[in-house]
Parts: sequence; structure tokens; C-alpha cells
Amino acid sequence: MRLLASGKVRELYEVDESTVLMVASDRISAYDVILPTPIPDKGRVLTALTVWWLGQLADLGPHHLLGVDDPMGVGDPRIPPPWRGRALRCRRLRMVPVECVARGYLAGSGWTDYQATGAVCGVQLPAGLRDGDRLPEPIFTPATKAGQGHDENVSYDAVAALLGDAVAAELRARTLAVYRRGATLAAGRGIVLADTKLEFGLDAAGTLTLGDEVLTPDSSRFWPAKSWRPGGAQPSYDKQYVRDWLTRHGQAGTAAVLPDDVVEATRLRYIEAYQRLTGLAFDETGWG
Ligand code: PZK
Repeated sequence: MRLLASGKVRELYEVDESTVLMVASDRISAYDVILPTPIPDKGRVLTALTVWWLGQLADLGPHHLLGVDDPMGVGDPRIPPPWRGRALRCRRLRMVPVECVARGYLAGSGWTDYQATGAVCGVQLPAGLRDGDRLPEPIFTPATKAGQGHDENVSYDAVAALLGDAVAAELRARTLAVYRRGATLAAGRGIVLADTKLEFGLDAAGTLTLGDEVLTPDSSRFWPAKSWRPGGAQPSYDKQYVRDWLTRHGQAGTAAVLPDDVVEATRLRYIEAYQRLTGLAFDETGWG
């Protein structure tokens, strides 16, 4: 299959003119660097989580998922066995060139921008908020792709100028609806969904359709609710062992090889996140 796009941790292939295959790898990034050590099962866990979430979100609008596993039909020689459980067959979309972010808490670039300006993406926020604080209500904080794969936060008005008022308004409404549903569900399972990044595209009929991976730890900030303490960077549900180990060894921001115990602890965290959020056993899913 033709490779259409390659991200830090996944690949996108062309199946035919109306279908793509999204393949999640076991690669992990920390401090913006892809590490040389894969996390076994990470790709299958994130794939299974995306499938589960899209089921939970189906009433909020159309999404791109067509099918999972053996996506080309039984025995198709183009599907290498190592992709089993990591490949999603998706409706091919024309992607909207805006990263649709919703934030319910202040972290990352939201915290950085707030400290500098008191606002995030043109949304004015109350004074006196701390890193990790909950926002009065969830906000839409879009970003556009700048060079080097980095995103640049932009205002809602900039999105409206780029795509028109109708599309911008729909992106904002759909993004906030997904965030609210995800945050409510995660809260009931002891997990804070601090923020999430969504991608939308237009199908052949021009219908705005949710794409990409959805509400995974790679596209969202998940925090354990019981250790949430605003006033500093929050521990990450999935990557904390990796970050702690890299920091302790003076290797933050480098492509260091992880030791086996950190790999295994991190693998178990991804599986635990899946099981906690979904209430399903990872091995019971059929395609997990
Ligand atoms: C699409 N990306 C992001 C980058 C990846 C994914 N349904 C779709 N149709 C056409 N294009 C895309 C999608 C989706 N989702 C997704 N870029 C384009 C991306 C790199 C690797 F797996």
C-alpha cells in the first residue's frame, strides 16, 4: 500500500480512493523525542481505545471508522500479521487543516499562553489560575500546523477566517461535545481528561467527519484523579515512569534506551488505562 503520511508513532496508508488504513505503532515519545525502545502492546491498546471511544461518541456526529483488523478481507497478503489489532480501516477524508483542541484544565501550551497573556487562543480566563487548575468551563483552543510538526495556537476567529463561520462553529461545537462526553466518562472512572486534540475531515459528500485516533493518551492528557494537585505539572497517567526515569538519569529530551522494568511498567499503565476507562479486559476485546 502507498504510504500517505507518517507521524511520530503511526502511519497512514492508502487502501483505495475512498479508504485509508491507520496503523498505530508501539513507538513512544517523551519530551518530544521518539525513543528507540518500543512499548509492547501500546499500538493495540491505543487502537482498541479509539474503537471503543468512537462507539461511545457515535451519537455526537459521524466518524471515519469503517472496520478493524483484517481490513482488506481474509488473507489479503498486503496486511502483514504484525499489524493485527493495530490497523483501522477508515473512510478517506479531506482533512481540515486545524488541530481541534478542547481544554478543561490548564496545562502545556495552554498554561504557557495563559501566563504570558491571561488568555488561551483568544479566550480570556480569570486571573490567578495555576498550572493544572480546572477551567470555569471547557474551552476550544484550536491550533494550526507550523513548521517542524509543531502546532501554533490560534484564535477561533482565525479558524473562522480560514474555513468560514459555519465550519468553524461546527468544529468548536463538535470538539467541545466530544471533550464533555469524554471528561464525564473518565471522571466516573477516576481519571481526569485535562484536554484532547481531535482532527476532522470532509467526506466525499462534504460531511464534517471525526477522524484520527480519539481520546487516547497520545492525543490527550489523562491524569489520575486521586493525585491531581494544581500548582505544578501533573503526573501523566501513561508516561510518568518514562519521564521520571529519563529525568533521574539526566536523559530528558534524548533518545535514551529504556530499561526493561520501565518498559513493562509503562506497558501495564497503557493496559490499565484501557481497562479502567472501558471496563473491559484488554484481552477480551477480540481485536485487542
Ligand atoms: C489523515 N492524518 C493524521 C498523520 C497517521 C495519521 N480518514 C482520513 N482520511 C485521510 N487522511 C487522514 C484520515 C484520518 N484520520 C490523518 N493525516 C491525514 C496522521 C500521520 C500518520 F496515522
